[in-house]
Amino acid sequence: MATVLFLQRDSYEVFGVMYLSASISQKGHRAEVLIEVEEGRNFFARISEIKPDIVAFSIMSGLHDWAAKTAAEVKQRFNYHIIAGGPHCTFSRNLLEWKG
Ligand code: B12
Repeated sequence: MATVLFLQRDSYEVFGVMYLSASISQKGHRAEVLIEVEEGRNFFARISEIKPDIVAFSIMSGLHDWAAKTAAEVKQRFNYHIIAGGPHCTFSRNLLEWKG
């Protein structure tokens, strides 16, 4: 069983994340979502508590800079596997300067 952790910046229901989480759960894996504005300064501590196998981002244009910055920090702190999808990735193939 793998744990997939979706990271969001803001508190709202993202349909892509909800669909993918349901599908991941149906296949017997674990899906979690952490929202930065909800967690505040505990955000990175909560990520490490969950111990994800994969950290995932669903990105709309406008949030891509936040996603790139957060992904780089997650990579540097924990070296987790990181994946991204969503409208921004669909429209802009050179979206993120992944560091690390
Ligand atoms: C409903 C909708 C909204 C709703 C709800 C959005 C929500 N809660 O998810 C509301 C009204 C809130 C909204 C707001 C906005 N929206 Co809007 N919205 C849509 C719409 C019509 C459908 C989105 C949707 O739910 N699709 C269904 C889900 C299942 O699809 P999905 O998210 O793309 O996810 C699939 C894949 O992308 C992929 N995927 C997604 N995430 C991930 C992650 C990983 C790791 C992987 C592997 C795959 C993956 O798998 C999913 C299943 O196939 C689209 C147009 C469209 N046809 O997609 C515009 C669209 C997404 N919106 C858009 C925009 C611009 C906005 C706003 C910025 C508008 C504004 N100026 O305020 C805001 C942003 C809000 C925010 N806080 O970020 C643009 C995004 C363009 C871009 N380049 O990113 C779109 C594409 C419309 C357009 N053509 O311009 N939106």
